[in-house]
Amino acid sequence: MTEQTHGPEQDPNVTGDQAEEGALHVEKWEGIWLRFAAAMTAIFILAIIVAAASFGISVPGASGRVDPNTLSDPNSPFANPGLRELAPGKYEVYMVAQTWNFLPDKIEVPAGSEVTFYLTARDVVHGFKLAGTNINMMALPGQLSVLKATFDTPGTYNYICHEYCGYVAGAPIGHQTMYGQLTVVPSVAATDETAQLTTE
Ligand SMILES: [Cu+2]
Repeated sequence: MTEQTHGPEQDPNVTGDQAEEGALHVEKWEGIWLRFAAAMTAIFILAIIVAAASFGISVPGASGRVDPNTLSDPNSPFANPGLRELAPGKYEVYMVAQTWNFLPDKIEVPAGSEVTFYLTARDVVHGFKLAGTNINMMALPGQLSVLKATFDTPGTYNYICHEYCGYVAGAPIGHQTMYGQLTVVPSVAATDETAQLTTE
């Protein structure tokens, strides 16, 4: 009858090689569960890669550089932050995050609009999350962050600063007041259709 030894108390008759074999022994069920855990980890990593590829999920990084000291320069697109219409249904928003508000803090677009957000920060690190969309990015002084979203459903979409932001000496902390609202109004075309339906 052979007995397995565990821990430091080893049989003095067991040679070094045998002791090593004993230390490497994996119980049957331990081996099964190890393989199961490894397989699950591989499946989860694969699922993340497939989901990211099929839904176009990516971590927004720096799309460019912008000197925070030049944001108010007349030729800077951030000098007059706000919504600009590029073409019917296509908009861009140049947005400045600063202690403690967003410029602009109110945006209104018709349903079906594609909006590109250009974001930077004037002073300290801020964040920008637009609820109900996949827009979620950092607003950093010196960095240009860019994300695009299409708004098909009318309603209000709140945006908040999700990065606990700056303390200015002598001023009260105001991170919690840093929010804004994007309103998607029914598009004119949709309203016309509704009007036609109701008059028929
Ligand atoms: Cu902030």
